[in-house]
Amino acid sequence: MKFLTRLTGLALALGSSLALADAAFLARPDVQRYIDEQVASGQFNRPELEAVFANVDTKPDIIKVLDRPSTSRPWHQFRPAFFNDRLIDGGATFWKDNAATLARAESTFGVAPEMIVAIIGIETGYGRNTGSFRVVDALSTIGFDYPRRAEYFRGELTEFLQLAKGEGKNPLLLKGSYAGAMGWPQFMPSSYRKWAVDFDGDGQRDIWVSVPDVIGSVAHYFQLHGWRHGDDGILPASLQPGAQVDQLVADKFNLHYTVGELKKLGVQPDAPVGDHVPAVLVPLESAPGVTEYWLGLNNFYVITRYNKSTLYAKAAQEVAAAIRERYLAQQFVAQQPVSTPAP
Ligand SMILES: [Ca+2]
Repeated sequence: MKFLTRLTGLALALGSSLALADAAFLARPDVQRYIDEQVASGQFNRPELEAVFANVDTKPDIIKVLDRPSTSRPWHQFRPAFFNDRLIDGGATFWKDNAATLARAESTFGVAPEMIVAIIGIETGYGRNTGSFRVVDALSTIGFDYPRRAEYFRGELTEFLQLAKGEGKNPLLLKGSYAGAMGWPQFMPSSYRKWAVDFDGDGQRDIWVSVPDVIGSVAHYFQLHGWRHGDDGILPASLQPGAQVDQLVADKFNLHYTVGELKKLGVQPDAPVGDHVPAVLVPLESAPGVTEYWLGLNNFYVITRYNKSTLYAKAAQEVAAAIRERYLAQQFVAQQPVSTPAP
């Protein structure tokens, strides 16, 4: 998809597609109102927005997916989908192939290589599944045809159009997931605009093709969300009899308590940790009807800023640790001298 980055400007990129315009979506009053607002904001002119929206092809299948009852799987079913040999072997290989860039990202942004690798693997299988929807179709579908999430997705649509204009990319060509997440790290447009970096020095922020840009962008995201080098991430814990944890469990995405405060509420860390350390109680159903408890620390919280799921965060930490182990084992084997037969 490298050619995408070579287009220079929205008007140039869109000139030839106007002839194919299907005016139905463009003519909708809600779409016209959105265009009016954007033009009034001064960031776009009407012809360039009309050129985009005349070519939007909404995808009703996306709404069907969003309308499916959400089945949040318990940890014992969730983990195997993520923690598998393909992901871990793939991670060790990705690390070996990109060792210098990962080391540079670690020294620049202070983020552990194994976490960068794990995120790229979990999100898209190291770039294999980056999504086949046109981002503009996905964001427009949800932004205009799914009232429950419309506000957020129209905001992302605006960010996306600004991104395309600012980066000289054709908004009708950029691909992503059914929810508009883009590239190897599956950044939403607002995340791209805030945190994507040019890490190969070619002057473009390209999370679709440039592996160094992907690595740098993920590391930058983690750095600016508060990643701390060497933080434990997560520790086992147990509950004292009678512990009142309903409120703590409901508040699972915030570091509102310190370990000392949690102890007073009946939560006992099962590994050494200071009372002053902020932590969040994480319950995981490790087998049907069996709940184990963990204390998520700073870096665990940071992972939930990437994907707001405690299951995702726990899986990412386990995958990262396994990738590190496999990578180091392979490095060790590679460095062993080849034995020579005795004369
Ligand atoms: Ca670049």
